Amino acid sequence: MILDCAGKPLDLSVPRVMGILNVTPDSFSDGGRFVAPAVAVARARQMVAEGATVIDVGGESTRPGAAAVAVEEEMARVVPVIAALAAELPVPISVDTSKPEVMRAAVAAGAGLINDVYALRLPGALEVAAELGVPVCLMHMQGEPRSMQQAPHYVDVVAEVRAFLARRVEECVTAGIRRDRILLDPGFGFGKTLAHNLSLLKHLPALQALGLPLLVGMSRKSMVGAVLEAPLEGRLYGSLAVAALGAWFGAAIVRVHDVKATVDALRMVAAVQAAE
Ligand code: 8Y7
Repeated sequence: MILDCAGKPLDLSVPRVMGILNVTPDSFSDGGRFVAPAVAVARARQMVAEGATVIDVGGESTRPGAAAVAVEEEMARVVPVIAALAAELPVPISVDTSKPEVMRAAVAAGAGLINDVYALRLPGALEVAAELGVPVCLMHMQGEPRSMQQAPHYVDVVAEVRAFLARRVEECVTAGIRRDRILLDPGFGFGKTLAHNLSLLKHLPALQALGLPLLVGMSRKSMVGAVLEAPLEGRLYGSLAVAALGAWFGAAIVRVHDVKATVDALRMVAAVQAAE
């Protein structure tokens, strides 16, 4: 299956790596208000050289407890970077945003995929995404980033995430988004306990049964930190294990920080998948 991302093809016939490019000031060490586009472009170029086939550009931190960012601020962070990347790189550029104004400006600058942790639930997002016509990734989240980790609760996490995503797909299709332009994501860490996250990974095939490509993001997340009792910088090998499991259980795209290592892991998964 090949996804058309604003003219750039994303071939999903084997599991692919999406490289994370945060352009939030707190994610870079210089402490400035903006990340220099040249620095961001260099990092993206490196990720593509390491085998990333899509770059996800985000200007608002969605980590638990993170503060909201104004539209103008988010736009000023991501648009120049997306414009530079889209002009230079052969791979599609994804915009990680929930705000319709940012979606519009990002796609005008060359973004070919919308990655929305709110699954187009903010006012105006569904309509704008339908109008823009680029593929969208719909992610499940219980609650909102500020408070989602306070008391996540489900009776049956797999069934509830699956039902949410199935309903969201129908709402998107009704709004005019083509079904073949929708990706789904269980939203690891977004309003989920460790047990919820592990169940969702184990039962990923139940989400794959919805028939749309899956995207998963577990890179360096607390589910890895909790199992391994490891700080952020000690989560690489655990992240590779869950990336490989995610791909084996059906994920088409794995969203990660550590591109080269994950590309190798997924190439091994693809080799096993292709075996007799
Ligand atoms: C995810 C994501 C983040 C994820 C998708 C982090 C923006 C937190 N996580 N998007 N974004 N899926 N689709 O630790 O799991 O990377 S931000």
